[in-house]
Amino acid sequence: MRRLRRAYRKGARARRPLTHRLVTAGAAAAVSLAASADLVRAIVGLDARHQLLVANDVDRDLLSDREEYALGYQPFEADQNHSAVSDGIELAVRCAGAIARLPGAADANDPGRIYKIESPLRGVELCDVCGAAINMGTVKLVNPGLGLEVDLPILAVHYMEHGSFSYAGELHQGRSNVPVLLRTLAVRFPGAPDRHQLPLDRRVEGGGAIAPDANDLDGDLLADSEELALGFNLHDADQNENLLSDGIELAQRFAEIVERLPTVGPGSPDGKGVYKISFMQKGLEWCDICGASVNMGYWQITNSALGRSLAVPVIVCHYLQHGSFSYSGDVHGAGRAEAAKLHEILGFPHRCGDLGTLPLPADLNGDCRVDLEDLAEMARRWLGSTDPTITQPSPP
Ligand SMILES: [Ca+2]
Ligand SMILES: [Ca+2]
Ligand SMILES: [Ca+2]
Ligand SMILES: [Ca+2]
Ligand SMILES: [Zn+2]
Ligand SMILES: [Zn+2]
Repeated sequence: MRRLRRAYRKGARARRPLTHRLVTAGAAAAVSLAASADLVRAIVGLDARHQLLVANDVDRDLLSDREEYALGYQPFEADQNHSAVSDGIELAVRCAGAIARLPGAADANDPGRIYKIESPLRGVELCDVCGAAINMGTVKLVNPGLGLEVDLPILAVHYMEHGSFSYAGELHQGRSNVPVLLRTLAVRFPGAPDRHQLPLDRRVEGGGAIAPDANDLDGDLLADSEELALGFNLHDADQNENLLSDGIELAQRFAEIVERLPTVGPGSPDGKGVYKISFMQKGLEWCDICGASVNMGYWQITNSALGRSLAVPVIVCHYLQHGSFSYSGDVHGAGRAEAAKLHEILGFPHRCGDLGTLPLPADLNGDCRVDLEDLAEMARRWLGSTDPTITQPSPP
């Protein structure tokens, strides 16, 4: 009975538009990862009045069903990455950030680099929502590598900053072409970028590349050879459909698991299962990216059932927390943690939804069990239809 009630409450929550509770929820959400701090800051400053409703948007996440289909997102799930922010809002804010960071002109040293050309005009238009005076000009985004260009009114960027791909002003009204925009900006998922996520082709002087290979067919920051060693899909950047790039997600999950492992003393009889032994040292190591200092020592992680152990320097844990298997510090130098070895020693996956857990066909709410909650979900969607030959508009 309690479970049924919970399922009902879940349904009630899902029916309410996420947009209105995002500020409070965003601040309190389980976004414990440092990488999300920027996003939360950006989200809390939003003026939600700009988040114009979109036609044909069943889950009301401000991405239309067709856009979600084109992007490979789930049209019936408003918050696919469980960040307490609607997917469309989060994505728009991320795009505004990416546009703000673009350099202003073509870079002769790096001909493949994405850039923007701002063409302000002598005049302003007023934003329909907040009345701000926005330059009536345009901004052109150019991705020379892909041969893609997008022209946007500056007003569209103003709305994107507040979480909306639709815009309305005195002069310009409409909606950005979201799939083209994302491809041009090389943005695939929402979430905040983190400089610790070093590109796979990063090289160190004299030491060559730090990743085993720089091929990353799906761009999820796991090299093809690592995906093969892990048994993952090298054609899919988000195998578990939670809008988190799998390489970043896996690194962060490993960091969480290592942090929670029981610590035992060396040679202790308590050493059973998976545990870690501290080999901290008297000295610090500096992160080359953010300048934070961590202990220069390491954790010895042991899986007693397998009879194997692995040394993981604290600096590596720091980079894993930031979603990166590549690391760079002043004691251990630059290198790459071995994803497949960590995967084996930690006995991954650990919980439902982790990469590698199999989705059951009838598990509608994705909790790895087929039970009454799924039946309630099915009842809620009963008689919905997307069959184009039936004149019923869309699922309830
Ligand atoms: Ca939607
Ligand atoms: Ca990959
Ligand atoms: Ca992959
Ligand atoms: Ca994922
Ligand atoms: Zn405005
Ligand atoms: Zn750092």
